[in-house]
Amino acid sequence: MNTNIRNDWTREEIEAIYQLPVLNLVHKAGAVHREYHDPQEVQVCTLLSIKTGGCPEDCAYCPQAARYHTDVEVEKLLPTEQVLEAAKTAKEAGSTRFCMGAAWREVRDNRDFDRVLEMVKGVCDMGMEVCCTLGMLTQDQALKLKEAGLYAYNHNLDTSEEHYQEIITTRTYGDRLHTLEHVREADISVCSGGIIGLGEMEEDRIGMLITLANLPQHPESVPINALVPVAGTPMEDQERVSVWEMVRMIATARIIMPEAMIRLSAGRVRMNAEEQALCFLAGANSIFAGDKLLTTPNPDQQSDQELFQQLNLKPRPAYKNTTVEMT
Ligand code: SAM
Ligand code: DTB
Ligand code: SF4
Repeated sequence: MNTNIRNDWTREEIEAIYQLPVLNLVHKAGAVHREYHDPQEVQVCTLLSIKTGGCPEDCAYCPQAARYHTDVEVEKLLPTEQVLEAAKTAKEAGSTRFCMGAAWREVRDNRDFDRVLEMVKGVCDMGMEVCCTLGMLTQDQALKLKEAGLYAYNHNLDTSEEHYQEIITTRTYGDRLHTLEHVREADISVCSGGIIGLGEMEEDRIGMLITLANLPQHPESVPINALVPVAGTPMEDQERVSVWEMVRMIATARIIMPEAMIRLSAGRVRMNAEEQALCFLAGANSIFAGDKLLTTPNPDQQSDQELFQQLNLKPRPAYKNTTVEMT
């Protein structure tokens, strides 16, 4: 283990990094980025919503929560063939990671879960890194997913522990952390990050970064999402976060979790090429590709191709630097 990888960050240290003059911060993060990663390489992941809408949770940002009246139409779990077809298309478009999302509070041991295990196996057999985000998991469910070939599991902390109850009341921060433990224990790669623009304060953003960086082992990937405000959710009128706030989050995450993949996630549709380039300079090295995230728009293939050409970026191969045991 690299001795520069620390899990004992103090709030003061992280705050001092976060509050550096922004160009110094980018410079520092860029240096760390170059030490640990090839700065031209960007991981391209594709998302697919395999079970959309009708979720019993009350996450204030989420268009898929049943209790808010949004334009999202509730759908049953997609057929396996349709999911594998989408994975194939994503692979052909250059994605090396395929992430399947379900609007579930938690996984239940039922036929739908058996079908998700089938999907995981199918995508894994295609040679892609397969990821899922299905809500809370028990230890046993995490082990079953691992056995089916799951490579990574996404489960976001979203915000600080203090701000969490302002955003979600139907589960606790502790529930989130337990699932992350189950994922880690099953030797599945951990993907966990959050959202900015939820009306949080800077100290909440720093608080979330402290929790992530002080986990016993850093997540292998850390998505930083900018809120996509959706009509009908309690967050519909939130003010847009500025690119400098995204840059500060990304750069701080890069410095304190040097080996992690930092993902510039939701919010790219509202960013131009120059703004996205700033995020890459600050240490982001992963994106979601494809014209839809789960339910909201994302830049299309052509504009991302142009972006990669303009910035001389190349997609990262699947399973690079794999430390997670594959079954
Ligand atoms: N239901 C599962 C869960 O909550 O863990 C998995 C799917 S959920 C949609 C995955 C993540 O998407 C959330 O944790 C949140 O970080 C992100 N997300 C949802 N709605 C969003 C929005 N409007 N803007 C930005 N990120 C969003
Ligand atoms: C993550 O951190 N961002 C993705 C993925 N993990 C699952 C989801 C973003 C969702 C944005 C809102 C939507 O499209 O529904
Ligand atoms: Fe459900 Fe996940 Fe949306 Fe929360 S974020 S309402 S758990 S789909």
